[in-house]
Amino acid sequence: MSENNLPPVEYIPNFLETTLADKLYKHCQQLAWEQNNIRLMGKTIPVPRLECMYGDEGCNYVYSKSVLLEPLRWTSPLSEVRSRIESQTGYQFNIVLCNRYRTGLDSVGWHNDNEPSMGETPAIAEISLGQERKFQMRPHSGESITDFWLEHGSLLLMKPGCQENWVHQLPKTSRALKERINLTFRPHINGTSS
Ligand SMILES: O=C(O)CCC(=O)C(=O)O
Repeated sequence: MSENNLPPVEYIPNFLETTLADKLYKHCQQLAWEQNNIRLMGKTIPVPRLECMYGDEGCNYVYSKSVLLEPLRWTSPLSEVRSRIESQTGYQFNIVLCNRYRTGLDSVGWHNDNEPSMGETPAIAEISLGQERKFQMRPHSGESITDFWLEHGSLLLMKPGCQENWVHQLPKTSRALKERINLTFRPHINGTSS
């Protein structure tokens, strides 16, 4: 954990120029969105957002022990933004898990992304498109919350150490918000470039 007790992240607003972010947002609205469900205490619960995943062949991803995502083939715009993130951050990514928050009521609760398929101490890079939303992080064993406001076209890089020592969430809100799409680029042990 970092000494000042801030999460090891880097936030770059305007990582994508506005025209590129607008174009990518339009493209992402056409992706193969699905409503997934998780199994919790014998119940089937719809995930409060839409999801889809693109990536290298064979890079299946399971989360909450109940949702299996199989990668669809990279689209050119997703592949181009992946290359740009890789060259700017020095990390490599094999899949992109996409989240679509239709209103302020769509969300993701406190969690860390510690699926073994990402390998040890993964870095995860998030591109935000559309509505600005509050994203929060707190240490695994601690109360102090750090807020980030993720803007259209921004990049949030969660560096190695984040998933091991911190949890994060995108809280729901009753404020009337427009849609947001989030692209989370992740490594995978079966990836072609890992
Ligand atoms: O939408 C976000 O910014 C967070 C997404 C997230 O936490 C996840 O995909 O694990």
